Amino acid sequence: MYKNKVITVIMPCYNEEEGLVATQKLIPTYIDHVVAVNNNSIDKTKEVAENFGFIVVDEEKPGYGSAYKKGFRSFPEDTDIIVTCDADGTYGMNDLNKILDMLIDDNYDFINCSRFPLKDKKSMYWLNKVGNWGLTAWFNILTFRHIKDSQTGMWVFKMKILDRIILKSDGMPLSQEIKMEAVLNKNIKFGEYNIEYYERTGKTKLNAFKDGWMNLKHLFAKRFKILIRVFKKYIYK
Ligand SMILES: Nc1nc2c(ncn2[C@@H]2O[C@H](COP(=O)(O)OP(=O)(O)OP(=O)(O)O)[C@@H](O)[C@H]2O)c(=O)[nH]1
Ligand SMILES: [Mg+2]
Repeated sequence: MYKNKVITVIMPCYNEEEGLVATQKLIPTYIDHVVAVNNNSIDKTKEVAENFGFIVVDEEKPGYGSAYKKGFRSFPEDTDIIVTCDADGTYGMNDLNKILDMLIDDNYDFINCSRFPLKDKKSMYWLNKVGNWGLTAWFNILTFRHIKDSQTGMWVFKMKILDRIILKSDGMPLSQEIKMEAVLNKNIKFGEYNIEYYERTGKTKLNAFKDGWMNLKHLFAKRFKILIRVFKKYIYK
């Protein structure tokens, strides 16, 4: 518990037996629940997560987005605030208390945990830096906003906002999709906080070119869908 709020970490896991060990060390003691969403891992992901006392939820449909959508339907009912992260020991949580203060005391609904500016320049491969920069530039052009990291996998948000957003992607684009939904919703107070980012433990699941291209196409498609939704709401009002 933190300031009387129940905090739940949700993370997608695909063959992360090593990554989970690194991640567990980063999770603060005041976290109430940790949900690990496992997609047919063929290593010891499930056993490692269970040994740490995490709630393991299985999702047969592969993909980062499928895993999150399952996680968002499966967290404990008493949850007030959700924290997401990769199961690879990359996302620093030393400042999570400050981020939670923003939600609890300053009434933010969604905090995007930006990895940029990188505190440790070596923590990200140069190609990923370029890809992140380009995708975030497009995100900002399409939304008329100025966020620093459209691709970070760490978001801290009030559980109740899940009723106000629509998430469709089964793959990596879910990360930018949730931010676009949040940033363009006038009933969601969106903020950003610069977190620590560490080098990955375990093998990457990201294919920089394939996923980068998929994400770019998704950005345009998602923006268009939100425009249509707003337009329909306006017309049928
Ligand atoms: N459940 C599930 N998790 C997945 C799947 N693909 C990736 N993940 C998880 O999603 C998170 C993000 O994947 P990463 O490989 O870390 O991708 P990334 O962060 O863009 O790339 P890195 O910089 O190499 O960490 C990790 O916790 C993965 O285990 C999947 O198909 N199913
Ligand atoms: Mg990662």
